[in-house]
Amino acid sequence: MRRLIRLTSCACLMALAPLAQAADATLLWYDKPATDWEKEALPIGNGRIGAMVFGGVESDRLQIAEKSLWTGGPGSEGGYDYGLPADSQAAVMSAVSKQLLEGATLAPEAVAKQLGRKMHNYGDYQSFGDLNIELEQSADPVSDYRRELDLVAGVARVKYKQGNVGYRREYFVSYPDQVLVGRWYSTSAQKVRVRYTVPDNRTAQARTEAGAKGGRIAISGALKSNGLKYAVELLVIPDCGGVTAEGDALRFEGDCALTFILAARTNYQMRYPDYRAAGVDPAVVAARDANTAAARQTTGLAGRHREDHQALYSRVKLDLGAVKTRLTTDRLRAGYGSGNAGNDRALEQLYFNFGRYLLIASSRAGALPANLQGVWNDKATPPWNADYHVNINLQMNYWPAEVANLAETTAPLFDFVDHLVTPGKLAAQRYFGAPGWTMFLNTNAWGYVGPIDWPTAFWQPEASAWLAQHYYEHYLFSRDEAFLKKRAWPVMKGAAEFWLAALVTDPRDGKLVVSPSYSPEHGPFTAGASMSQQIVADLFENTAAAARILKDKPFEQRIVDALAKLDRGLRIGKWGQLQEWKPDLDDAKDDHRHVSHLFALHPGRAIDPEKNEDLAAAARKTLDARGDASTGWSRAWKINFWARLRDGDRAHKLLAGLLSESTLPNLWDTHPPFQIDGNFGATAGMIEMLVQSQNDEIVILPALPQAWKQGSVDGVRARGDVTVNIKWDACGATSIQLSTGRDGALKLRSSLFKKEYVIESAKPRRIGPGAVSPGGEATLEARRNGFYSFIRADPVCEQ
Ligand code: FUC
Repeated sequence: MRRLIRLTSCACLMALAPLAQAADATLLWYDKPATDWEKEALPIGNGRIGAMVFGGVESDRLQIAEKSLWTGGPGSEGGYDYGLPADSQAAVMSAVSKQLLEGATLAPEAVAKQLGRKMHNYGDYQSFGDLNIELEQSADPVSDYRRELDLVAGVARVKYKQGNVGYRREYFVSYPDQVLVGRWYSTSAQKVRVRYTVPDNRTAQARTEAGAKGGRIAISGALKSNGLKYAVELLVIPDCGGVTAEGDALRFEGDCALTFILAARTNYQMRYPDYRAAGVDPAVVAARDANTAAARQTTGLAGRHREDHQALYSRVKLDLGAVKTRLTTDRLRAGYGSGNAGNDRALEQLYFNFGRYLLIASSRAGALPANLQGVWNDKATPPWNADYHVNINLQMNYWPAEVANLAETTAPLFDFVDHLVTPGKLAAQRYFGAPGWTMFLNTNAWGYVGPIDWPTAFWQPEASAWLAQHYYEHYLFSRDEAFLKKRAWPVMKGAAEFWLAALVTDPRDGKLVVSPSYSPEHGPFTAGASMSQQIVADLFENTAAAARILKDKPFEQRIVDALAKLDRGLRIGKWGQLQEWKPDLDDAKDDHRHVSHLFALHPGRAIDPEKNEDLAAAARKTLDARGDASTGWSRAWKINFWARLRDGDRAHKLLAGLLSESTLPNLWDTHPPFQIDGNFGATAGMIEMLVQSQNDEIVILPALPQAWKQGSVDGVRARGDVTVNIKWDACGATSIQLSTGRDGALKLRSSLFKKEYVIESAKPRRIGPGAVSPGGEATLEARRNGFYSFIRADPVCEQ
């Protein structure tokens, strides 16, 4: 091979060292460039800016998205009404409700005709454009090609040789510096042409500057749809020499590395009703982002990114017994389940780590929450507008946030939901004549809170109650009373006020029910469908508990009184199933993907297999009837259901199905099409298999499958401000470590306590045998900042 020639900086030399051999389970890698955006390209992001890296040889494409670039909404031609009619619909709503309370079942089409509403200027999440970097073509053959996504570093890399010349590229999107950074290295001179292109649904003024120190492409304009302004600022900075302009492109020719810095901004502000940042010129902000980043130099940017990413990513470690495999990730996935257990564990670990990576990359404070595609989108009209569906999908996106020790990633969700309360109050008034707030099936970047007119899915007024659950869960995990008081309480109380007013008495049994009520995307409209009742019950239980903590006696009493009359939506039907509706309408042959009436099992907590054996058995019956094969997010939810039912093998079977049938080569979940909720739901489900804490005790390895014979998990979170490390073998837990953030009693459940064990506690250090408990329970008087370790006395597992 030719000698490395004339490298101008030591950064280049370091960069040309072999790619870091991170353990396989933290690296997605491929031996070909990506050609398909959805299936092959690799995602990087900082919550606000997302990029899909293709890693082409002759030209590389980075497709860019920015969370707030949405068509529709305020400023649209023909106006925008947030999904709300000008007049009250309460009378129509009551008339439909009355029919249902009298025992009618109504076809969704019939109800949609009366209560549905055409979406008007709802808009779509947009692509921000494409960064294209072309290399002068060469006839030499390409060898040693490798494209990878390093989950630990949060960096995408491309490396190959062409003839005797080595190439290496790195890309990341920095949260602290709010820019995308690219770095191109070569062992020989590079001849590069750089362009940025934007879709034609916007105006675009482009400015290209080139000089001795580098070049700049600045493009700004506004979406034709709504006038939302956008700007992109791209800096091309060679380590040596200058850059020349060529039309709308920049050209570089030289023998050194090249840095790209890309900033992307809009004048969106998440603020009802105008959604514009007054007086903000995104071109000025993007230029400032880019210039500030350039002043930090590449090493500074890379260091700050690494530190920021790792502070979140490195908190959790999972070892399921993966082997180090030489297979590319697409082959590893394609071969999953074909008999190589070590490889299968490697894919499962990788998928888990990828889920945590995706949440960090698509949900950071200061931007909108992760949408149906996280932050990535290349289309003008993406599937389901790449919006926020709130009858499962947005909620599922955030299931891993607390348990996977990424609580900070909930910040955009809470900012988003907080801001929906204001339009949500109008939705409550217009549709129900009720106080408090609510919303329906879906929402966008523009505070859309009304129903749509798609009969299959348009009526889900329980959405606000379900979103309120995330606030209370955040409190349960953190025990942060200031958060409970300032952030959670207004949202929870507002949702509870709505339901206190909107529930109606069912003449059939005098119970309080939701009417009209619809089990998501399935069956007829009835009064009191199980999911509706279970969500309201969950809200009321949580709100009553919060009211107790915050000492709001009168409100607590109102909720307690309503709870006494509330239909809990938990009935066992004629074939032993958990009923989906109040009347026993379930069809044992129905395999619909939504199994919404198991909300009480997960993410609710009303069904606990230890306490309600009958309901747990009915849930099992329902899940057996619905079957395991389904769409991506549905399989992911079922992992969680089976984990809560303490059936590790079945949960694992669902995970296996998801990996073999609902996972694309780039490990994105596919519904189909790509929908990120399945990635997040499965990541959360894998933790549910290892630790649960939803019912006032920490259960260790509640659903360990036989396939996970030996392993460990570190850094996952349990409710009560507890961080948990577990090691296990085929006999169960061999060691449990708890780091406790608060004083107070903790109840634990593990097979480890059934035999002799040793306790170690750091402050003060006590070592001794634990009291053997046949039921496997133990209690601990935990201390703030305490550390407790329980070790199985017999290290050998004899089965
Ligand atoms: C829910 C699902 C659909 C799809 C959509 C985005 O409505 O039922 O299958 O995932 O969200």
